[in-house]
Amino acid sequence: MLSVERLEQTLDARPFQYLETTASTNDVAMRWLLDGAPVGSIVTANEQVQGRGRLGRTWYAPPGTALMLSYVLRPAVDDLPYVGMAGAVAVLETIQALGMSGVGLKWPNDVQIDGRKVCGILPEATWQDGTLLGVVLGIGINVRIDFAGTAFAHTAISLEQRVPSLDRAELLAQLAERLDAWTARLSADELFERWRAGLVMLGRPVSIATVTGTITGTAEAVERQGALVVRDAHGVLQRVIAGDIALG
Ligand code: BT5
Repeated sequence: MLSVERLEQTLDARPFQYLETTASTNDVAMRWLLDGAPVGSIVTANEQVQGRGRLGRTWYAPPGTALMLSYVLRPAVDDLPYVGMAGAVAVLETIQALGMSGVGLKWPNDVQIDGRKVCGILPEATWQDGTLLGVVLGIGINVRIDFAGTAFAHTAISLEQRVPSLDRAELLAQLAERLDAWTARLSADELFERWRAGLVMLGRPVSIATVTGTITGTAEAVERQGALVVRDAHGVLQRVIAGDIALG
């Protein structure tokens, strides 16, 4: 059960807001960030009715079935490329610590179990007159969503399909500690190395849908700031900054 009382126990002195229902935890966290939320503050909700993915897509999570949170940070501008990596690595490690195998990352920042998406990550930055004011790092983890009969029946998975009876408040506390640790070291080589080591598609044939078209080839490498390097059918290296990757 998520409740203010339970979160006070697991999150200890960390500033947090718990909402029974909200449109998007990222929106609440963004308002709080602009209002002076301390770094490491968390907004979480039992139900999100307008959960967002990237590029205006929607995030599906019936009430009481997921861990949805937004984490407040104020990184240096140069560290922005690493915020999503920190989120992905923190989730990856939190899930691995539950004793699960088959956990990996789909470039750039989806967390998967056996090739199915268990977590999506949405960092959103806010600027004023060219100055970065901060970032909210939105994270949605499927805990006990029953995907049968949904559009995601074959592409998504919930943690409780592998480990029964998880306590979301406890899970949140464990994830928050890892977020603290990695967001404090955004430019560390170790973060990049862990992220790269988690990626499941390097060396494999892939196709990537980007805003300018689809690129197919072999996922050869990732650059330090996260771009994917793909060798296309003509042997030419293509650099991809954003897109949706699938095995080719
Ligand atoms: C993401 O976008 O994966 C980022 C999702 C971030 C959600 C969190 S929840 C807390 C915070 N507040 C918010 O409003 N958002 C964040 P993207 O890579 O665009 O993936 C979205 C796509 O994943 C959708 O278009 C669906 O195809 C699929 N999808 C939707 N819900 C899913 C789920 N629960 N599990 C697996 N796949 C899902």
